[in-house]
Amino acid sequence: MAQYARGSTVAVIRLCNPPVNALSRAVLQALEDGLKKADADPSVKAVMICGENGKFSAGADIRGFSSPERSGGALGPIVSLIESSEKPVVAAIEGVALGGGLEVALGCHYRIAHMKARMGLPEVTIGLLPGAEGTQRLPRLIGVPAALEMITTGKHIPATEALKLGLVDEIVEENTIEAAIRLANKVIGQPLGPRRLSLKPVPKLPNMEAFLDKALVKVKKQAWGCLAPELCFQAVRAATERPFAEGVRRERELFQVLLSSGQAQALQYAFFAERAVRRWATPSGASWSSAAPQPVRKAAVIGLGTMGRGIVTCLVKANIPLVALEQDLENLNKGRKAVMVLLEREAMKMEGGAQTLDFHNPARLQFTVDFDQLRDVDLVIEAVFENMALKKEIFHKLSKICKPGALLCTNTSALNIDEIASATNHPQQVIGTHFFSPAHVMRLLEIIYGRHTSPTAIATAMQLAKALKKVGVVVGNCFGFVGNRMMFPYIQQAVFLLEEGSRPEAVDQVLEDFGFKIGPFRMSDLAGLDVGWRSRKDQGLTGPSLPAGTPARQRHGQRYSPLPDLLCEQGRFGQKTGRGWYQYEKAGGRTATPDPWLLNFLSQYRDTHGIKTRFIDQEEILERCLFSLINEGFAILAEGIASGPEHLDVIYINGYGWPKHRGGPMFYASTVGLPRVLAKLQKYSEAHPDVPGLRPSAFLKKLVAVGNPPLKEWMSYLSQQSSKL
Ligand code: 3H9
Repeated sequence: MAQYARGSTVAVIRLCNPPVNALSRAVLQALEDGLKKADADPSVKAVMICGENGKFSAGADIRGFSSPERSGGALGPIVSLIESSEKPVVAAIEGVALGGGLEVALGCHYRIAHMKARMGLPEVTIGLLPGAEGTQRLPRLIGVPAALEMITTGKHIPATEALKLGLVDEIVEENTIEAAIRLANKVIGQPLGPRRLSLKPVPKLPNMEAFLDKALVKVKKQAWGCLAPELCFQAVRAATERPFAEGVRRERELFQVLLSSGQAQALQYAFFAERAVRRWATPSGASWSSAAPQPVRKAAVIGLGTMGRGIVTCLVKANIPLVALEQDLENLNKGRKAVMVLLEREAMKMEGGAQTLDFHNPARLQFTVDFDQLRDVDLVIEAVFENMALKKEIFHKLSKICKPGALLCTNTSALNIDEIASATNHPQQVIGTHFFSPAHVMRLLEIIYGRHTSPTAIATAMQLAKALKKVGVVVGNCFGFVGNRMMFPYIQQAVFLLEEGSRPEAVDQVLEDFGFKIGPFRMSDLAGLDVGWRSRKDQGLTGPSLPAGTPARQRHGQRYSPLPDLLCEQGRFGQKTGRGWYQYEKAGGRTATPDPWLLNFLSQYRDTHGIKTRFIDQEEILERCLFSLINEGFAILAEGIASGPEHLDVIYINGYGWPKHRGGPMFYASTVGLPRVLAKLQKYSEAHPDVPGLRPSAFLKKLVAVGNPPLKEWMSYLSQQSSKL
């Protein structure tokens, strides 16, 4: 709703729709009524629009876009109504003015903001464009380059920057509402024509055409298959070419195109999924609603390898005092240097620089080889080598040294949390925190609870994720947890496809065209092929512990491809050695080119094993890789490892480069249709009966049998039917 109140001369319209004053139909109606009332009242000389609870507005109600009675449509005319008012209208911006919220402010004749306020047109991030005339007004106010940047990236800008750009007239440090009323009183009677943005020309650039052409190339490059950025660009271009009213018409057309595109639905699903995973729950009944986090006043990181360095960097950035520990002085010094380089780089990106991060202060960041320094920490993140014996030894030590309430986190991508916890006296304090590399960049934090992990420990780890500005997703304990467990069949299919006749670049191309930043082979080369090799040796799948006489392409009666092992035996570990599935310009190089050696090697391999090469089309590549990954997702849901498909999707979008505009693997499966996914898996499984990853999961079959229900209902079928699965 919007509340209307009248002071002596200034009418106040307050947008109220907690928590973010989204512009629902009711709010828009009340806003319109308020404007009309103010217009009709001769004692009102000016109007001030603000938001309830220190927030202007986060824009149109995103939930409304999926309902038949869409809330957004009425917004444009209301913005015009504000602008055409004969009484000056002032926007008092506190907290956020985003999307439609900022468009309302752009309709106002004056804008005044609190200095902590943020503004932006983030519609592009949910697959839309500013559809309430924002693409036409903003370039008129701040010029085409700045408007294009804001609209095509969706980034939020602080009030200080908004002032520099001319987006707001004034910023204040204290009471924005009072300041806005003062301003409103001051401007009573002044001509409004020059303040109406729709009447202003778009500021000219000497080389507008050339500028726009160059900008389009950049927008397309960054869009990575996503439609919205390019359509945002087209709407702004229309502002440069057409009069205001025609530009608005074009904006509306483009908005409708996006609104009905599957991408907008996928991106809006992803927006809500990211928020839904904060409300975690475990099968034993622990949940976010009843568990409270414990404070983390001081933390420690053990191990300063690649992961440890990134983790230290994000803890320092989150302003958490920290002890960083290595096993010996040589590794400590090496790690310290690397951490300092990372922190210097991060500081350069931040306003205030190194002083803001304060990492030269030993009270904030201390380096040591002495475990005794960990006595008073509230939380430890162990990030040593992926080796069970080593991890257990460390946790045993921690259990003796750390205070009893300290949270003991292990950064592992697959190892059993319960086994690690068994080395301590406080298994309830042990939890998995799976960071993704580079840990100071990647947003995902997989949080893995073990059998004994306490709800407080889970809540504290989730709180930590928030402090680190990461998306924490709570999952159960199984080999590979959620992300890597779903990745195994995907990579396995990619390698099987090579055996059967494909090439790394062909497989990668298909998945990159789908929207992944890099395909499975480029990704394996980047991560290092030796990582998986070591794990397979530990599992006895290859290496000296493999029993003599084991068939080369079979393990435990299932199909196995030794190709990755054979590459590692040749010292081809990927980018780091300059050779892997591709060749690189040098060790550590990043430009992958197809390697004739590999083609030759593959052809010899096929001859050795009597494999007949066949042509594999793009559809088969895509389906075998993606549907096997999705199939594993259904098995994970059925086992209760994750509490909903949103969890899997958030993990894939934030940790595995899944294209966000496709909403995550489980959302994608729902758009393809579960009957089709099932039919394809059945077909491929019949052709490859020795590949369990292609055998359709019982839960997927169940969902198809009950009539392909919408994604948000999937879990209800699981709880009703789990005993029969
Ligand atoms: C638009 O405006 C289109 C127009 O151009 C044209 C139309 C014709 N609607 O994120 P949080 C909910 S498109 C509905 O946890 P924070 C959110 O789901 C819109 N709900 O808090 C959550 O609910 P719950 C363009 C919304 O402090 C709760 O509010 N605007 C909306 O971390 C708290 O949110 C955007 O894209 C909404 N617009 O961040 C802005 N916004 O508690 C999207 C939030 O049930 N919003 N909710 O989980 C944001 O970026 C962040 O939510 C914000 C607050 C920065 C505002």
